Amino acid sequence: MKYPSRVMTIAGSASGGSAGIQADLKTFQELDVYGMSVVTAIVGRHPKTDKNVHPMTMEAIEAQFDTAMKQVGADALKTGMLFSTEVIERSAELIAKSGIEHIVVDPVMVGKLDSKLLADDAIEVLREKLIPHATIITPNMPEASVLLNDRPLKHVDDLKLAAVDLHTLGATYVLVKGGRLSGPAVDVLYDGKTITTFEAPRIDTVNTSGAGCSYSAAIAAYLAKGEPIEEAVRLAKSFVTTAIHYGFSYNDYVGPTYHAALGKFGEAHDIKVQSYEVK
Ligand code: PXL
Repeated sequence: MKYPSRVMTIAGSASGGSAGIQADLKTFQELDVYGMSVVTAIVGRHPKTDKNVHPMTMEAIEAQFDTAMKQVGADALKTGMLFSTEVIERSAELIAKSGIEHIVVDPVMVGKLDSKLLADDAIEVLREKLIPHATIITPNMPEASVLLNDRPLKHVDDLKLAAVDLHTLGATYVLVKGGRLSGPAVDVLYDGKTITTFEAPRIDTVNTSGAGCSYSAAIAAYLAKGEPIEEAVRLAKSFVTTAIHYGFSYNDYVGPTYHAALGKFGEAHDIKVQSYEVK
């Protein structure tokens, strides 16, 4: 038997199960890769103190990484919520030393319910210490804007320019996600030479909590399985588009995407892919 490929996530725990580590592990399982996790912080709002981010110690973070690498090893790794400068710096060091082939950096900053998931002083270390180790970074429009010193981004053309400029930060690929565009959900990939756009239809739902986490987790899973980047992005976008299509909520809160939707209903969304070279 060929064993499943191995994927690790370094991210926050989202106790509601829609986002963070929970979304990553659900995605890994759906895509038949062996999932592992390093919890950086526990996110959950205390009803009395209102405290929402409960960080793990650096020792606990290092212990999780070391144990998973010794017991299993990894073909791909993704980072999600890292929160502090200290965790970003240490994660960058661990990643650099690990030799893991595929590194997906999701520069998580703010959650759908407005949870603050990155400290204010952490943007600079994210840019300078972590992003240069990335095979691919996957900012959404607000995150791309922050990484570009609050440049306004509105249209697909803005996303293309943003991808080109973000590429100078040192990731091999940049994927700027157009989930907040009006019209179709167009994501823009740039590798230093070629712009590739991935277009999915706009789905009319508010239940998209954890969509970004799940998308980057799916990219990591497909890279671990050996797909080339463009195909990994296309397959991951198809997976997450189907999960969004079947998004739901148990109450009035913004609800989760349905991670099992593709496996259960078998309806892979067609993603329109177009490429051209930038001169
Ligand atoms: O969706 C972004 C996100 C990432 N990681 C954690 C989160 C959230 C959103 O709430 O809680 C841990």
